[in-house]
Amino acid sequence: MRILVVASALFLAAVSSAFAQAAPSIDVTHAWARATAAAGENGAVYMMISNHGTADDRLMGASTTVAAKTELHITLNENGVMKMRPIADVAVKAGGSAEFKPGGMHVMLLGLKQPLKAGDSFPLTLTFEKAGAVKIMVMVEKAGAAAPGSMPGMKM
Ligand SMILES: [Cu+2]
Repeated sequence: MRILVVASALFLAAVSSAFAQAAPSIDVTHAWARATAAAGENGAVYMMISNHGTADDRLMGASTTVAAKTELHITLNENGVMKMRPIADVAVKAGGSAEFKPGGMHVMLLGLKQPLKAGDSFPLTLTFEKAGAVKIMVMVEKAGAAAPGSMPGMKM
């Protein structure tokens, strides 16, 4: 009986410390970008961000060595015209996810230093409010891959 009491006390301690350490657990899958024709062009990164943790988190920005600048963008249909707008951050709630896909949210790569070639991959660092820096590799897929139509707003 005494052993059982000790065991339940330990269990309670473990549970309460798990709650005290509520933390996001970020998982990024299928990060990809479409191939581009020339350096100096812009590109876009798509991916699925999942938060398997117990605390909400927020994507604050991204950085990569392959482009002069990166921004978080969303593509919006404004009266039939597709337009891109910068967004400050993207919430990823505990147990939730945020999908970056053509026609929606993307990480904009402004001023590519070299063309993105199909089959290549490049590193991208995502900065989260709580999880901090999350480094991922982005696969380059051939132009037009998995693209529901072209993105007229893509050229800036
Ligand atoms: Cu964009």
